[in-house]
Amino acid sequence: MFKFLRSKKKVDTVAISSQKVSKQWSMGLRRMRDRLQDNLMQLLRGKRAIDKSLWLNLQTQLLQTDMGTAITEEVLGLLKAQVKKQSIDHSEDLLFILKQVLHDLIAPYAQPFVIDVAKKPYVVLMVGVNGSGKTTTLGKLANHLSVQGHSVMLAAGDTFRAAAVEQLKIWGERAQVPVIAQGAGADSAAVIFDALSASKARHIDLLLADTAGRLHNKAHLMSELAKIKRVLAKKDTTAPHEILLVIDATCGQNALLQAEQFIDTIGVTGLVLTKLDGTAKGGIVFAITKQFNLPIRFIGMGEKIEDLQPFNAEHFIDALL
Ligand SMILES: Nc1nc2c(ncn2[C@@H]2O[C@H](COP(=O)(O)OP(=O)(O)OP(=O)(O)O)[C@@H](O)[C@H]2O)c(=O)[nH]1
Ligand SMILES: [Mg+2]
Repeated sequence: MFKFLRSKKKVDTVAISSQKVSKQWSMGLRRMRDRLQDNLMQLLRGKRAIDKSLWLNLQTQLLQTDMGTAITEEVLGLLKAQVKKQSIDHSEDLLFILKQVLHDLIAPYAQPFVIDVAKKPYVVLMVGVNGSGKTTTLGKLANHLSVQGHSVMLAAGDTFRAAAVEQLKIWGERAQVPVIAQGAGADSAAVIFDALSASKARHIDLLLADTAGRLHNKAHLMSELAKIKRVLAKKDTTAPHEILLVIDATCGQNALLQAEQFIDTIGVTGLVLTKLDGTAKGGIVFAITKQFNLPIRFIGMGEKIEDLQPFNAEHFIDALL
């Protein structure tokens, strides 16, 4: 369980009021909401008859959110069933039901990131394609956990990209947590292994390990991730305890292809969806969860340290519609 301790020095993402949290969600998801609301309001406003043309229009709107055909049909089917069951005959009542249907679809995937305190350190590995937001998320997460009173250490496992280590050190300073790093070109698995030894020696609660971005279709790069897992298991057979696949939500349906390879190769345990502030196509969130049946642990809604939120279905739907 999380501990809720305050630190005056750090950006406190936990103790801020729920009002502020909803504001952050609604600001972060502004683009999605603007697009969806504009279109849906036009379609559903007033007392329009629920006829074939309305269903067709609604189908088009949903498809445009990048929800994909299967989920769009599922949503329409659920809506039609409710319309019949509740004898609804005007379009404006559909909006409320749509909200409920979308909430029920996404709610099973809002499973929080829970730290097993028996595993010390609790090892979290960040993986994903280039530029998806792994390092930024790692920095934000370090702050989030540290503000809750956990001791955190970062491992600079991206030894490939020039300046990756520097970037992580800057995040370490912002979140006020130590960073274990070696020079560029070092073996990524070795860096993360050393960081695991260091965090065990210092009784650190969580080790968050960065990895280099890699294209999902490059087999040798994917096998490097498998090696990191094998090497960590030599020190702690249960590590890594969480493998977070960081997905850039602005990639749309492409994100589905990327995710598949990572999941097959290393066994992802949770998702982080980043850059939700940068897309109007919120349907991708439904498509990703449905296809992979994986929980969304966090979402990124900006570049700042506080722009990370544990995924919450109610906040998501409220901010969307
Ligand atoms: N708007 C927005 N930008 C983000 C978010 N998360 C990350 N970014 C930006 O995305 C860019 C890439 O982020 P990184 O964290 O460096 O991505 P990465 O996956 O570590 O990249 P590589 O290490 O090169 O694979 C940076 O400019 C970040 O500021 C987010 O939630 N919203
Ligand atoms: Mg990075």
